[in-house]
Amino acid sequence: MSTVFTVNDMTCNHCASVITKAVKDVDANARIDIAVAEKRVAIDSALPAQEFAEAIAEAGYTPVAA
Ligand SMILES: [Cu+2]
Repeated sequence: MSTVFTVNDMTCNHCASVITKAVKDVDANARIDIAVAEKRVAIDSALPAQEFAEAIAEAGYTPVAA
């Protein structure tokens, strides 16, 4: 299942790496594709989108379903 979030407070590569770690902590096998300039986080995983939304929020960012 593919999930795409817009994360407007993801502003640099540091943010991207924090978000990547949060996603990998939920599902180490998730495929993640981040475009910082477009504020886009795409996740491919068998787990529900809500789990990733919560993990990204706990990491300090604001994911919005895109
Ligand atoms: Cu940043």
